[in-house]
Amino acid sequence: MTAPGITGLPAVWSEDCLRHDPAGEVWLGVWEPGTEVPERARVLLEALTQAGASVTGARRHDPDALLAVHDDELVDHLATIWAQWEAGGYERDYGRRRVVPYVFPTPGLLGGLPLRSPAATHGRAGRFCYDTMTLVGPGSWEAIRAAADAALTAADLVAAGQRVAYALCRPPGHHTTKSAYGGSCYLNNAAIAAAALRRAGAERVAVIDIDAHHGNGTQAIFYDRPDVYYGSLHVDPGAGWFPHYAGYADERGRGAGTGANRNLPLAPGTSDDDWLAAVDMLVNEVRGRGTDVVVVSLGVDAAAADPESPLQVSPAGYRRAGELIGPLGPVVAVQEGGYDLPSLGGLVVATLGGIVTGARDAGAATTSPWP
Ligand code: SP5
Ligand code: ZN
Repeated sequence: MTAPGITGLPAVWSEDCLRHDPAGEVWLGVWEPGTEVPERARVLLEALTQAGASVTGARRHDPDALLAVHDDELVDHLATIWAQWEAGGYERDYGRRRVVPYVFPTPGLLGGLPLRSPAATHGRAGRFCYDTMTLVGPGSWEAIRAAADAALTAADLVAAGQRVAYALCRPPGHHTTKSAYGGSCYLNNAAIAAAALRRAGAERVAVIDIDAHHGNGTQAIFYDRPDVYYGSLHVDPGAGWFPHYAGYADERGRGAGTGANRNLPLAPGTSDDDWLAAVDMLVNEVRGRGTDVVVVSLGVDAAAADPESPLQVSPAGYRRAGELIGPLGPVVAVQEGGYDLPSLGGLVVATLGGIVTGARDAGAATTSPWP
C-alpha cells in the first residue's frame, strides 16, 4: 500500500512560534526539562515540507477573533506579564527566569469575593493560570499570538473553499478556557478557529479532539452552546491523568448545549483497535448531528512512543483516524500536543494524509458547503 500524500496541502506557520521557550516546567515543586519545546515546531515544519505540504505564512488577525472565546483580561495578561516580570527585576535580581505562579485564586479561596488584580506582579502571576507547568518568558506572547493567527489563517482558507488546511500551532491551546490557561497552553487555537468559522457563516461546527489529553479548555468554552459540538477521546482522567478535573464521560454539556459534548475516556494502555473504535463513535455522532465544518485538535501524544501519555496508538492508527474524520466535511486541523521528537512529524503527516484520503474517497466537494 502506498501512503497517500499531502502534496499541496496548506500548512500555515509562523516563525514566531519558535520564540516561546518555557525553559522547562515546574512539576510537583521541581523544575524539570519540559517536553513542549521549540524543537517540536522545527521537526513538524521539516516533516511537512518533506511531505510536500504548501507552507503558508500565518496572517495577523484582529484581536476580535481572540476575544470571541477569551476574556480580554486573559489576553492582556498574556501579552504583558513578561514585561512586568522583567521590569520588576524578578529575573535580574532574584534569578526567576520565567513567570511561575505561586498563588491561585481558586473558588475555595475567593468564596464568592470578586477576583481582584493583585498589586504584586508575583501575586498577579497566578490570576489566570491554573498550574505551575505553563511558564511565560521573553517571546512567549509573540508565539502565542502567532499560533492563534495560524489557526485563524487555516480557518480562513477553509472558509474560502479549501477542503483541508493545517495550522502548525505552537504553543498548543486546548487546555485553555475562556479565562484560565494551563497544560502548556495559552490561547485556545482550536476554539478560536471554531468561533471564526461560525462568524464566517458555518452554522454548525464540530471539534474532534484526538490529543491524548482531554481538551478541558475547548469543552468549557463551548459547554453551553449547541452550535459548536466538542468530542474528545483521551486517557481517562479518572485513572489519574491530566487534566484531572475534567474529561469524564458524564460531562455532556449544559443548558442549550446539553448533548453537544462527548467525552470518551480510555484506559491507560489503550491501543489502535479500541482507540479507533472511539474515533469512529465520535465521527458517527457528528455525522448524525450534521456539521458544516470540522476542527480537529490534532495532538499526536496518544502515540506509543510519547512520553506524556500511556496510550499506545501507532502511526497506522493515526492515519486511520484521519480517514474516518476526512469524509465528515471541510477540516481545519490544529496542532495540539505530541512530544516524541523522532516520531512527531511522521504521525502528523500520517494523520493529515488520512484526512485528505478520507475526504477524497468520500468525493467531498472542494467548495465550502455553507452559505
Ligand atoms: C497540549 C498538551 O498535550 N498538554 C499536555 C499537558 C500535560 N502535561 C502533564 C504533565 C505531567 C507531568 N509531566 C512530566 C514531564 C516531566 N518534565
Ligand atoms: Zn496532550
